[in-house]
Amino acid sequence: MPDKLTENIFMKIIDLRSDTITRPDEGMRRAMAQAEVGDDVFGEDPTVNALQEKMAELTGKEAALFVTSGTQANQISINVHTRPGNEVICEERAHIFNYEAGAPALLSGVQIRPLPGKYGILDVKQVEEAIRPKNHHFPQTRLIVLENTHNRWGGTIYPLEEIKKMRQMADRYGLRMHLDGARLWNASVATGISLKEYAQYFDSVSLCFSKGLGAPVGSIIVGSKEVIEQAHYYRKVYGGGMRQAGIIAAGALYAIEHNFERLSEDHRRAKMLAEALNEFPGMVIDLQSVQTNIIIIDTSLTGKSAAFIAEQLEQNGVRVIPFSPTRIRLVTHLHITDEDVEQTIKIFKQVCRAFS
Ligand code: TLP
Repeated sequence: MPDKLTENIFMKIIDLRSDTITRPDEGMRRAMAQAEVGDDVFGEDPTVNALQEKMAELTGKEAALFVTSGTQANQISINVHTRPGNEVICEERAHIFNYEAGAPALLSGVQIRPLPGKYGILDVKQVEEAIRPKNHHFPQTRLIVLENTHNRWGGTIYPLEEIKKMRQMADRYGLRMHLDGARLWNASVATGISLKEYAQYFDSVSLCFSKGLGAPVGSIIVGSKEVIEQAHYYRKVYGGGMRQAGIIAAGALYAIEHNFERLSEDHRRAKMLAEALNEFPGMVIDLQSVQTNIIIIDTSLTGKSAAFIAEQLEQNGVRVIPFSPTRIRLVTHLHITDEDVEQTIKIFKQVCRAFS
């Protein structure tokens, strides 16, 4: 009979913290090992060039630039579109505002104007009202940043019609628009709307290869030739120029080919999980927000902190992220199977028994 400690050592952990935890599989590793490489700072890495061309084509943009991370992609884009002292409008739960370490202020010298949204969607009228008049007292509004899917709202999708309306309004005021599309792949698979259809409304879009797609490293910025030329400059400034980066670009190319369409599996599993977990005592999920691969659970009715609940789950083999003092986040991904979903439901049931 194994004691508690030995049981724990051999227990499989179902890791639902993020889709960023995915590791490259055999096929991806093979593609990476065999990648043709060159010095990308000289623009001579054929695999990086192939990835950039592929992404420009997929998003219908003139050019693309491979960068190290989603944060770097967003921050370079903000830098390209703004001057110090400008104001950038985004939704108040946006990643650029909450999780990028104050980079807009530090790196671009801009101030963020966060506005409340619903499911990550900003009301166009409200944004229009927030645009500063041209007067020397005010910062100049320069950029609107949207997020699709929206992480902190639970992987919600930004409706194309709303994006279009925002673009029309932005054009009237001469504003630029950037899309944090770290998980635009998920939005595209869930809606059947192509990356190109989404991207047409933005001056720049960032997309990540290292989230649901399962590549180990890398993100991309797409935009006009001019935007990408300037992005190139800022990538250098940020120390983001990489040399034989084809090794990692090969992982991204492999990910697009093999792991893009299959995101619908992650969405199906997230829905299954959310519907089941919502039935348990103290677990409250806004099922309307479960549109892709993210589930946010409000745990306040349990009377326990999110950190405490996360710890209980961890002890029983399920790893989640406490997303606030009263909320935990679960993300389905490449390594989560139907059996893992069933097992997670069982473990939640067990842990929730204590709150009933
Ligand atoms: N998000 C991470 C954490 O930072 C929260 C996660 O686990 O979801 N935009 C969006 C919408 C993101 O969710 C993330 C990562 C990024 C940008 C930044 O990407 P990286 O981590 O590559 O800098």
